[in-house]
Amino acid sequence: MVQLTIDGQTVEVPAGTTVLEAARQLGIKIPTLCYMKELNEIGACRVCLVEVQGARTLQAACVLPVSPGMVVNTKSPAVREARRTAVELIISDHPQECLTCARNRTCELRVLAEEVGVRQIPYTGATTQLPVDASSPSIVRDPRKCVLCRRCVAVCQQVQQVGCLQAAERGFDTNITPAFGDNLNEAVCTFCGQCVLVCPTGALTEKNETARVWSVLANPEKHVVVQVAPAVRVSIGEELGYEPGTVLTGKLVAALRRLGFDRVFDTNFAADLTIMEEGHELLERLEEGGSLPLITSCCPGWVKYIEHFFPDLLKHLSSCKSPHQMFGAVAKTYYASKHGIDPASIVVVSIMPCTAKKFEIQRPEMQASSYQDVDIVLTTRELGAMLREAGLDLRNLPDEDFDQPLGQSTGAGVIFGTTGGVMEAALRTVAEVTSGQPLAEIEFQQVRGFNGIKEAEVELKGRRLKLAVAHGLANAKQLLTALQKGEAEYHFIEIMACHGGCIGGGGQPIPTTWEVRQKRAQGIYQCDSQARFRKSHENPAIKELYAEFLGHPLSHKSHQLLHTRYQP
Ligand code: HC1
Ligand code: SF4
Repeated sequence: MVQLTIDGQTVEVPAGTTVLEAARQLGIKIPTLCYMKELNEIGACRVCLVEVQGARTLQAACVLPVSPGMVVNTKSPAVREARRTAVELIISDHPQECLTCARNRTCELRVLAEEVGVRQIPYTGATTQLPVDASSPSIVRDPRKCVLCRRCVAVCQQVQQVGCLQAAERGFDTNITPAFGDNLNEAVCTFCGQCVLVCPTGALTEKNETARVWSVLANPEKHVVVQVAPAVRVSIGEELGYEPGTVLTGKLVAALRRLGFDRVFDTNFAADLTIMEEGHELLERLEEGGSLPLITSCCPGWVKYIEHFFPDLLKHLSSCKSPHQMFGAVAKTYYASKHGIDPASIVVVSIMPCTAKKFEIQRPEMQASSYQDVDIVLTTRELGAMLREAGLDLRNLPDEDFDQPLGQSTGAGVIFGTTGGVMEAALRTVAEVTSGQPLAEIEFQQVRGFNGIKEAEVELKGRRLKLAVAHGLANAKQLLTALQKGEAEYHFIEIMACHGGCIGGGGQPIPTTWEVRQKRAQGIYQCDSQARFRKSHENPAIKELYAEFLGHPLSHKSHQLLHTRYQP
């Protein structure tokens, strides 16, 4: 252990601890901008400067290891002035667009300026004039608002191991960009949006579609239906001042109705449908010798990743479309004809915790209904903005139920929203359908929790099935590399691009930390434990859909509407 003094207080910490972390243990908050614990400790922004007795210059606390007897001052006049100057210099090259910026409420630079006492901007000089990159359907990059903290680079390279973003040029011309100056749409970006979650400013944001939604809501010719992803019900509250993980399903339904949607439906219904199709696909591959392992395909960031980086493994992907795509196809066929609505007038809006879903709906194969199956995707953050604009405070709203029939779902559907949930939901159905017996225990604890790669084994029809779950693309890469080398053998794998699964998606409220993810996951499991039905095959509306329309899982019609093919 190392003993040192910070602002007159003595503290003992393990060797290798940084001064920043040691100070935090004493409850002393040294301001930071570029710092992300263990991911981006580079001392680039110079905001965390401190004075160390005997040192000739001020030091960046985030990269300064403690040493025995060190005496640190975190708020001397020299420190406060240097910090303020560092922030003033960053702001001098930053567009003064706070009033209209998408990150107006959550910008870390704006908060930091206040914290370090910036009251004027004494420096004016050249400002970056690089163009905004709005090429992708998911993410907008505005280099003018980039503060070169490199947090996005760290997440993309280390957490996702995609390596799409990097620093280019030097000095004043330094900028963060995909390789060769490509735009995001040309690059290997998966549109997972994890870079958006860690950007401290408005340099990375989702492509905003709220104006299109307001416009269709005001059009009486349109029948506008909305579906809500599993993970949104436990995170939308954060946009409106609730604690992370608060379950707000009923109030969210009421709010969406008041926004003017003609029908409020649930993606969980379609998650149950996915389980029926994917569960039977697994059984078919096991019995008829198809490609194993079967790998889940409901996460569009993950699907784009495997297409870019492991095309030889595409045969393992389930042919099932993601639940919200299945929903769109069912809404514009089954629902339209059952209710005598012209599918051409139906607009399907998905509220998703995800930026990649904006890309997914535009894929050419997502038009099984003869129309684009899902028309618009809004992230949780964009919905939050619409609710604030409409003055809808969930606290004043009653709990209401989803519309039927596409609003009925089970606990198996809701757990899709957190890592391991698709696997657990599939096991609940597959195990019961094959044995014909009710399951004694429906909670599969081995696939729950936030370990990067989780493994489990289950007995199915006298056969031992090996399962794996990965979340975060670096973990997915590890699993796929082992598969490629023949070092791992599984029957069924679930992969989600984001840490924690959809609850940690790139469209979720900011901040999305590990702690916040945990709370949202707890909210998801709370929804499951309180659900009337907890297995997808018990969903009465799903039974009705098969009886009235699809026939049976993997039927010709199911294949037409709910399944897809992948081309390397
Ligand atoms: Fe997800 Fe899914 S769980 S992908 O994480 O399969 O986005 O929440 O809606 O489609 O159901 C996201 C979440 C979501 C789909 C489902
Ligand atoms: Fe990297 Fe994901 Fe951001 Fe694309 S969206 S740049 S893959 S972190």
